[in-house]
Amino acid sequence: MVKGTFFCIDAHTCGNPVRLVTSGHPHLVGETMSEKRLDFIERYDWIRRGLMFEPRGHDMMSGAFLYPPCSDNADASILFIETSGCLPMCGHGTIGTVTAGLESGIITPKIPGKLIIDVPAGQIVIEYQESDGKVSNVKIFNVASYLAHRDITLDIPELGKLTVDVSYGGNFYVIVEPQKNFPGIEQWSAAEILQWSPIVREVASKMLVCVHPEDASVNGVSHVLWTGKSQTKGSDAANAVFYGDKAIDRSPCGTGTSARMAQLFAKGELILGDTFVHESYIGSQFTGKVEGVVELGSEGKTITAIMPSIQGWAKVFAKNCITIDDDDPYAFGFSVK
Ligand code: PYC
Repeated sequence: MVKGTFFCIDAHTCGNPVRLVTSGHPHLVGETMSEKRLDFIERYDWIRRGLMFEPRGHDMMSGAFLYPPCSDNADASILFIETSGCLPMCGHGTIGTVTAGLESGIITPKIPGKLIIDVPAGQIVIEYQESDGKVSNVKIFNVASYLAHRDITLDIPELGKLTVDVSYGGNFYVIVEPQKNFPGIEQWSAAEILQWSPIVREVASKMLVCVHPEDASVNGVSHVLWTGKSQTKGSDAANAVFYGDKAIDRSPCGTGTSARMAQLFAKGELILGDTFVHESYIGSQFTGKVEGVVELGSEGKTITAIMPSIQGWAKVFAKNCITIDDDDPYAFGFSVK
């Protein structure tokens, strides 16, 4: 029996996939996208698995559903889905979703060139450029981002000690800079990143508590951001973000770039107003900026955070209609270990 039929627009943001699901949305319970995300995880995770994993998706697959706004001032809401789960926020996913949503006419802005969007991690503002029906670039004013843990030494079996930071940019990232046991991403193959990242994430998760000060449902280290020398002209830094079980982000990673800027700001390496061109593992670029500085949390226990922006582009390349039929032994996806 067909459990669901989903029309999708497939795009990529600077190389990383974004599957915008345009029909088949389940009705979600909750006032905010944070509550709706939890409802989706509890009742509809089969949709994510069916659309993201093989044979309908792949290790890097990432997507989104657009929902009506939760707040009075917003234009729309986004629920992110990917192989790793339902992220509180996804930068490349937002750029792809906004591009595909505007070009297909699914999103109608109240003010042309600007959107306010509710996401599980909070509210984001978008500025975009469009001509002849094509969106050429999208700038996200992301959620407040902060350094959560600094100079933590992890003991990684068979690799040795790694000193890392953990930073939040919409998801929590372990950030690994070049050091004795890690020479930099330019000297590691994709296979090495895929080999060590899940171990680093596991060791960090066991050692550290990462809970967002204003929304406890946003918690846990989900991503590992490895840094190194850039290869593309104009880049200030390079990174490779690991997510899910076997994915390296092909884009420079929006929440990763936000987390990295928050880390560099906290360590005095970026200041308010600085721009930061971040390069992905395939050489594509996002332009980040430290737009503001705020205090997060409640009185007496606040954390200094930055308000980052990230700018990038996406290209739409396919439209498809995907069914999930429980007659199919692989209806709900699989992943090869
Ligand atoms: O762009 O924020 C991002 C992202 C998260 C995981 C993959 N990309």
